[in-house]
Amino acid sequence: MDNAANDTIFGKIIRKEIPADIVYEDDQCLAFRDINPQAPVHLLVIPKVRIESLETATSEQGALLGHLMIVIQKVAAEAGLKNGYRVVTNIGAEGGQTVPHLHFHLLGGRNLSWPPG
Ligand code: DGP
Repeated sequence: MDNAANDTIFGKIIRKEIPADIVYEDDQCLAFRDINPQAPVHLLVIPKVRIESLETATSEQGALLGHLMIVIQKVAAEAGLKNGYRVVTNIGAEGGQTVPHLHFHLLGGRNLSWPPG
């Protein structure tokens, strides 16, 4: 992996330079608990390769993006979210993105209101 190209807080988590509560890992991605949970279950699912956001993903990365969706399904089942959950990805400043490494929030374990803030 190119460390310089992966240098966000999530890059450090991928490289195990800082700790995280990892619930799933394979060669393409990682799922871990959000440090600032907004629901009883709040996981982040991220690709190991750095993609800044969904906005900058390419069609060549379509299989990876699909894999992330299936991993979300798997970790949601393992977390016991039988009654539903929400998947969110924030993009850019107006989208509320604070870490420039693509991540999907998986939120569940309570009734989630709509619209979000
Ligand atoms: P976003 O605002 O969509 O970019 O979400 C970034 C999320 O990342 C936010 O919910 C908090 C979480 N986060 C930031 N730094 C860390 C960290 O060092 N460890 C963990 N586990 N989560 C983090």
